[in-house]
Amino acid sequence: MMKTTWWKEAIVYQIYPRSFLDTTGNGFGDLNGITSKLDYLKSLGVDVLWLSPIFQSPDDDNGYDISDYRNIMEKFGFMDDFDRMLKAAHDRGLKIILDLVVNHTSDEHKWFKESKNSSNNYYRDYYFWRKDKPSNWLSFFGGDAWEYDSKTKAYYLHLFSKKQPDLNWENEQVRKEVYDMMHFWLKKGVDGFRMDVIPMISKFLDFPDMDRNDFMNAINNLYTNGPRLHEFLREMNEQVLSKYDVMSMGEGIGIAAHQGLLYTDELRRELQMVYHFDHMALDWGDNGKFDPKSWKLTEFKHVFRSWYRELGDKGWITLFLDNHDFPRMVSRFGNDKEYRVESAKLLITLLMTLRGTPCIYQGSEIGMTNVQFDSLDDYKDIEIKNKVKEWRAQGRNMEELKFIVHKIARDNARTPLQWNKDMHSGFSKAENIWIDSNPNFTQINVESALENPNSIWYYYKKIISLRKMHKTLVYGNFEEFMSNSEDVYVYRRWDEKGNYLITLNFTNHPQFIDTIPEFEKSTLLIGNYSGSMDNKWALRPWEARVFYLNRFG
Ligand code: ISL
Repeated sequence: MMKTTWWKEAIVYQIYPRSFLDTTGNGFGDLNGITSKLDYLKSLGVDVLWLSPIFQSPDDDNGYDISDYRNIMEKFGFMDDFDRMLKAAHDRGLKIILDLVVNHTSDEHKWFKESKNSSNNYYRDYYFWRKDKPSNWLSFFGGDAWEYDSKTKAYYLHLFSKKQPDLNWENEQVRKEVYDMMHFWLKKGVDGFRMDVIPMISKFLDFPDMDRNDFMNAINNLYTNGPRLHEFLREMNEQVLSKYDVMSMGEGIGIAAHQGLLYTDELRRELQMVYHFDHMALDWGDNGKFDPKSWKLTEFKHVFRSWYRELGDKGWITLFLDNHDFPRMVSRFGNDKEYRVESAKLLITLLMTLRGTPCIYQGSEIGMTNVQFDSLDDYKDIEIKNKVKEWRAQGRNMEELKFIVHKIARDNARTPLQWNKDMHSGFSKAENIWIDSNPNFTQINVESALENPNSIWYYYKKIISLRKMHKTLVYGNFEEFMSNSEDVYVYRRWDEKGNYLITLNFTNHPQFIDTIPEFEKSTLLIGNYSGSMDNKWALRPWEARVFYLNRFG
């Protein structure tokens, strides 16, 4: 029997602080902006706010390169603002979790600056320094993962940008520093952590060469799941997490379904949940996201089925379809043109009816879409900037790159939250903001959504509250129908309390569902089309329905 607990029932909302709301007029969102919108978030019905990094950082990778873990980035405010925000959240029954980025620091962190100084510096061993280049590894943001530094004539490892040197977790002192820092925030009352690229913290110290034409293989087999990973996670749990009643959510890059329990089995005392990348990488070719390929609904369904089977009643996952690293979910998995509203509602229906803890990314509640900047120079992400340099240097076709960028850019999700029709979508009063708003803010914005009872926003609110009332949707068993269909996703969730049928049409055309006699008498709990339903087994384009059957009815 599955254990019930608050973090399984919670609904997480991810805030990307620099794009949320700017109250100072510096063109960046800030902590006071978040505080001022807590009532808005509370009224949507979410429980936990995950904040992308808010710590001091030179901002090479939008704060995922931290130079001081115990101070707030000036652009976002000060520690007083943080304390006020946390208190205001708690006053409203909202929890706040922070981003724990400890696979790497910034190269401007004092540990790295020291470590770079001399080969016998105390901090030298906080990072991976080698006299000879140990492997041919590529970094996520292009180029070699080993960077030569002339001061001590040695190479250091950085799996991300060269301003993000990887920490050496083999060093006990490094682990102690991380645990102390976690205690610092938890003692302040923070409610847990989302853990950045956590499967990467233990390295294969012989650094085996990769196939440079198969980046995905390197991610899954060389960069993640190192030999001491689970030992480190258990230690972190024992020394820190177990002392508080908090959430631990690992970014599960590189974790395959059959490895899910190694991280999340409650008996192993490591993490509560991970969010795997299996469905998010379906459209990546061997060379990663810049090598796109098409995906099929059957593959997508297969991912959720396998994770459900592998974890059984022992483990847990985070459910998500987008975040600050991916395109907008309605543009990627739905139809952001003629069926934007319907498909956005369908996708949240999916997230709210699968087993796992759903995580909503800011702006999804109004169906924000991908952006298509005319010039590649308008993109701010280091990943894209490096790619542009690389393609230019190789004389490749820049129009082709632009086409790919429009589809897959992380900046798609990073444009400012669209609050209203004012300048910069009501995000900021500054003349220039760090990244432009999506021009469609005049149609898609929070203010208009709140005025329209049929908006995506009100559907989110309704289905969030349904999920909370019907715990079977959280914990219940899962069984699929028509699993070979490329058009519809049909499944039931059930336990001793109830039996629910979920029917989702993932196409622009009407579809028929094979009749399921057991559900003939079920009642419609929620659907994304208004008006009456003449046939239970016929779905309109992107139609989503949830039916309910009392267990004994
Ligand atoms: O978007 C990606 C790069 O192509 C992802 O593979 C991403 O790098 C991966 O999800 C890890 O993401 C996390 O760590 C990165 C940071 O840039 C991302 O924003 C963060 O979510 C390095 O800290």
